[in-house]
Amino acid sequence: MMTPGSALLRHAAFAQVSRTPADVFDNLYLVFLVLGTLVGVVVISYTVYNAYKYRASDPDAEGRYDVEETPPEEDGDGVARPQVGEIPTGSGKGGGKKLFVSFTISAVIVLGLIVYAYSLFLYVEDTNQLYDGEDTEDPLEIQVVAEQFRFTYVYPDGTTTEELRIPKDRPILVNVTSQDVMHNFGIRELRVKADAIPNQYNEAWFQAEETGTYEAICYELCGVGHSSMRGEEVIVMEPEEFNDWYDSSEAEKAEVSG
Ligand SMILES: [Cu+2]
Repeated sequence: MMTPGSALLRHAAFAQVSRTPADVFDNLYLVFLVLGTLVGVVVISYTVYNAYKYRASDPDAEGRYDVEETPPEEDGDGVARPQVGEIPTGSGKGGGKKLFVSFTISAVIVLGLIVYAYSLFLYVEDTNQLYDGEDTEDPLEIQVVAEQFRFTYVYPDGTTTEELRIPKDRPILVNVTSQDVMHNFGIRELRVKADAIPNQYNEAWFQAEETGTYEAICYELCGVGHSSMRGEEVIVMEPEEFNDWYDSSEAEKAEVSG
């Protein structure tokens, strides 16, 4: 379970830890959540504040509201207030500055988010970096073949399984394709998802940080059996345990799978 606090800590420690796509997406979500909440609170509070500040005054003796006895320019404070139907220009006491400041802040936030989100996107999309690390293991490349209505996993040594067994703490590079119609391969908890399209290979990578069993789900409506294309078939193992399994014979593997 990841709390916003732990995400913040991990965010701060980016330089040290290797960033998995799960880290990236969770941080992106956190940034949008915090900024969105902040902007929402500011905008709504300011709206409510002004609605209250400029509320209708009490009616006069004849029951009329907001009757201006003198022309706006001459009512003492020197402020030319917009008339009904007039678009505010931001002129007058502090108006231009307010307009400028609010536009600038909005532009900085929006442009900042675009640059930030796009740089994360480039990072996640770049699978070449997985081979660059000198003291890290190369990724485990697994071919994911979708068909109506199941996924099949092909390992580098030719091992073919119907459940995805992977070691933790090692990048997994999946090469996703389909034998019939379009599917979409995804594991929610590991924040990985890729289209499975006939005659096409789509790469995606992820890294599991905890052992356990996860669900691989088809996220593209692919036929009458689509809803059955899900199940607890992703098994994250300790690296040694995984190596033992991977080095065992086909027959032994079949036995483990039951
Ligand atoms: Cu499917």
